[in-house]
Amino acid sequence: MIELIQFPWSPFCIVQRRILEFSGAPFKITNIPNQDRSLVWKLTKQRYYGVPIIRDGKNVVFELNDDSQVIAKYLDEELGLGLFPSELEGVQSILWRTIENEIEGAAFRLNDIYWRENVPAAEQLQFLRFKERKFGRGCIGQWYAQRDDWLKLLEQKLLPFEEMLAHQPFLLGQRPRFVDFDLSGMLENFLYSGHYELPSVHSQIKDWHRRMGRLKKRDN
Ligand SMILES: N[C@@H](CCC(=O)N[C@@H](CS)C(=O)NCC(=O)O)C(=O)O
Repeated sequence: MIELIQFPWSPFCIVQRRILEFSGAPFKITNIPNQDRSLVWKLTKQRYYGVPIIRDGKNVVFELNDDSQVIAKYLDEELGLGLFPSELEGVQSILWRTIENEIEGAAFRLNDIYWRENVPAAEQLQFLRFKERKFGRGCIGQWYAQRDDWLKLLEQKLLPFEEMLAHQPFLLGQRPRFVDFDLSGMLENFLYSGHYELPSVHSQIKDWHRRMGRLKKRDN
């Protein structure tokens, strides 16, 4: 059985979890503490410490760089999901860079500002230290003070996706592709804290997001 090694609020983990749920295949989730990547390190033979990774029998699958989609492509191939048709590879690769940089950048900051509610107490020290080493001292407090600006930015960055969905049920046509799961994962991370709703101006995205939440391969 496929095993997804993750932690629950990670946008990139949510993407793979939703793809697995969509597939209908049985799978197992192993949650690891955000600050203890020893299982990932061991399974990847000391080659990777990020999440998500998946284990499928003897295969351990993980990303090669920030823009690779090794895990999603593996699942797509193994489970026959049709998420990466070759004629859409170019446009999908442009879109997933935008989704995983611009949308993710606003989404994770807006979720992280409520970190004390979501990160287990035993992991809070390392969580804060990791963030401050990466983004600078006091970064989370700054994002909190800039909350409205980040919300406005997210709303603006979502506009092209709203426009795409005004003409078709999924971002690139009549059926879901990888970028639908990718955008959906970033937005689930944004919503994770329970402090937000999707921007009300984006009614197409709201409707698509509702559909994405219960979508199964067999329905397509
Ligand atoms: N492009 C990668 C990005 C994965 C990623 O950035 N994961 C974060 C957690 S959300 C991570 O583990 N970063 C390394 C760290 O926290 O040390 C993917 O799609 O899986």
